[in-house]
Amino acid sequence: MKDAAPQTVYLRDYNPFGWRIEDVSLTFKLAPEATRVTSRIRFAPNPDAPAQDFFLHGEDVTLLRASIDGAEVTPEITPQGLRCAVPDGAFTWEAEVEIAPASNTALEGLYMSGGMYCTQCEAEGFRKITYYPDRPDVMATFTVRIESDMPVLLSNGNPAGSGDGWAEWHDPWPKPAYLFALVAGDLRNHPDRFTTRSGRDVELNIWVRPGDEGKCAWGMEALKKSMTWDEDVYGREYDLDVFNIVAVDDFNMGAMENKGLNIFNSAAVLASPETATDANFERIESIIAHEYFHNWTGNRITCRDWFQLCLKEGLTVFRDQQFTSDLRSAAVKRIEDVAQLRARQFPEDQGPLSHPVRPESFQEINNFYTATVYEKGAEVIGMLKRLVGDEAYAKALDLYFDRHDGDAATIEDWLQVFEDATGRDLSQFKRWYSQAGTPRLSIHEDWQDGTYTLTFTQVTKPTPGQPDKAPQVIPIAVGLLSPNGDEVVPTRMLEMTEGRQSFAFEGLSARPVPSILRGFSAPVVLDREVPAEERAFLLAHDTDPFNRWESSRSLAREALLAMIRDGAAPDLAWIDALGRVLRDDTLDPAFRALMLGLPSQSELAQVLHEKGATPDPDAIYVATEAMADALAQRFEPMLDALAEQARVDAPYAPDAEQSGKRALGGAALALRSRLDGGEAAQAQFEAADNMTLQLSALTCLIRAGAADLALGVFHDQWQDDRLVMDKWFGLQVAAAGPAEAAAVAERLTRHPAFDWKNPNRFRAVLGALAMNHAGFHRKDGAGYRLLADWLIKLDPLNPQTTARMCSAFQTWWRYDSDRQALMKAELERIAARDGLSRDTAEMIGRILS
Ligand code: 0A1
Ligand code: ZN
Repeated sequence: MKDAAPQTVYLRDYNPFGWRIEDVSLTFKLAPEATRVTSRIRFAPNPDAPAQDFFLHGEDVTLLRASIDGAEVTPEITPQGLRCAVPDGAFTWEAEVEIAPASNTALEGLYMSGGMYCTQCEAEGFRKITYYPDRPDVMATFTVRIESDMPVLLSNGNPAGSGDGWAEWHDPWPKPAYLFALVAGDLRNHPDRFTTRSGRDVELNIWVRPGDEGKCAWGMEALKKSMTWDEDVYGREYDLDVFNIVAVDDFNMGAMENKGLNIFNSAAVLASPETATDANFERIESIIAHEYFHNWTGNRITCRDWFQLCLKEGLTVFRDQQFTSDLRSAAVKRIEDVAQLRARQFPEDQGPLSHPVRPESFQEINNFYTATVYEKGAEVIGMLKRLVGDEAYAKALDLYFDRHDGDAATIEDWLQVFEDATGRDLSQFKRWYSQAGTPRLSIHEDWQDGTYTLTFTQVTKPTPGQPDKAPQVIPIAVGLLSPNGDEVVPTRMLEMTEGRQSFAFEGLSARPVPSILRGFSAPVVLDREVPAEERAFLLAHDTDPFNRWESSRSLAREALLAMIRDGAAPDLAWIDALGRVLRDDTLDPAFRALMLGLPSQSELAQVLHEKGATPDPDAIYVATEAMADALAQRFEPMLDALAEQARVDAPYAPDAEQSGKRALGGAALALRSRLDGGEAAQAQFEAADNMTLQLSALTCLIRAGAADLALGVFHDQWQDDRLVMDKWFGLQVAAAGPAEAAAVAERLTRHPAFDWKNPNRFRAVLGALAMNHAGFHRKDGAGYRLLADWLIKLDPLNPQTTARMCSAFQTWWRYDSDRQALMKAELERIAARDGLSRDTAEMIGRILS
């Protein structure tokens, strides 16, 4: 059991571990209820560390025996580990423990999923496997022996021998315990090979449960593309003889970068055209890349402590984003990433869970695998690259890999490399790592005698524990257009460092129209009242695709706000401008599909709150529906032609081109279904030969209230496919109207296939409810109550997933006092549970603070 009394860990308290480890040797005798783990570890004193007790982490493990240099010892056991007297010099520690993987429902450490053994050790799961200094700055080579009658036995590194009922693995690269992995099961593989550019022949495998073999090809292609890309773009090669990926059904997150043995949530790797959508394919491609890229950014260079998590995560997300934009469309990828950032990171940064990209304290590190650490962490790297330029970025990265290969590094190390490579002083830039909150930029314009001056003011509101904010370095990409639509000043990177700062553009013949924050050059909010005509002008003429999209988005948002607040009619001027974009066949269909998307209801709630209004989820829903109806009516004549885009003649491929066409077709079908009651959607549903078309049709049918039949057909067709059934569950809740969503979710939790212990299935229903804005925020509190009931039920089994899902309540402060009271009551009901996990207790404490 974890200790009940929560302890806070501080970055400032860092101290190195008192010993170094030369080598670790582990033997696993696998059995579901009583696995024996023997460890043999060679410790030597660490001359750089202060004097300390010899303490090894260990949780939920039963120590059977321990010895030092062959002599039995009796350590003092605490709930967090053991303490033992040790010799002054080097010594060999040996221990045997027993653990019960079959009873491990938290999915941390060694556990069982669908009859196979697997592990998840990041962040602090290795301590549930054996006693060990479970911290990322203790790195060692590992030799692992697995004894089991399972046919496939895997661990990190290279195979070192196998026989009947056993296998041995050796990982020559020193690594922290969080990168340890073991898998044993009745698995089938999808094999391939890759030759690195220096000639290493690498065996590649994707291991899956019998029956899933046909869903591996895409993941394998993505892996090979990732390996090539990392060689071409970052000069990084793979460094073992084998790279294994295993798909498991029960997994708290997307995937894990264990050295040479990546473990994936099956939803993040398995795909076939019939069972996965284009969006699933794209996500799989990027997650495979992400985990593969960690081999250099995370594994070869790891983190000194968990406060440095963004060192590996921000950089690796940035790298996977670059990969996707190189492979697909850079413009579309940037828009998607910014939309995600605004949907997931901005609410975090603007509410009670706000924390710096590098947090300074935590109770449970699992609670800091956040959008701020990952996505804002990636934005910070993007800004750094924009500020120093591409060439200097490449030089700095080479230096980083040279200087820190084999290290457990810090953000200070990372920034030092950039300072050394460029001669820049990055001390102010470093605030992006320490200061929480989203900076807001307000803008003043001045035009005089051919000189156009932009004056920016930056303000960051107080966040928990940080009342006062200092100015940040903000790269602001600006281009200027002349009134006839020509670009008179191409993109210029302004570097704002002061609280208030002006930038002048001289020698202009007419007052220009500015395009500000092109490509979303910094993760900030622009507070600027822009006249609708100017936005429409940019929508038509901007050369920056991101800002073209942004102009349309802003017009849509303003129009929706006017509908919500003043009962205004939909803005026809914007709709017509959008219509011109949709008809423009020279534009990428994927881009046009994005242009058709409306701001999310949650985003509208946030903006209303910022403008001093109390958001009413029902009114937001009604306005959004009315706007979609207006789009459908106005675009009616072209909808069939647009929907036609989805019918691609070529054989199905989830590439950017085909996916873009299907995305545009899907958006058109959604509008068409508002007019024909779902007739066209029904036809598409019946004819569909891939999941993208089938699912987009089913979504339209649910929204049109015409899905009774189709839902049954879909269920019968896919009841044996776990991943497709997750879609069946999730979609019904996601597409339900506000009055029904909670009831639909509740009914689905009683479905025999609702396996609530499986995180994917749990999230499919309850995560979808939390995302259904008006449904979750139902005035009578039914949505809040249902989610809280299930979080209470899940917490004793799986604290990590429970805690993550508590963030559904993080925006409680935006809403009216009745809803606030209802949400707080649910949070307090959860908090009052006896034996609540440290994970969930910390989250609720922070949300309520
Ligand atoms: N490092 C992985 C994500 C991950 C993090 C924590 C986990 O369990 C607590 C599992 C996976 C990644 O970035 O992909
Ligand atoms: Zn990662």
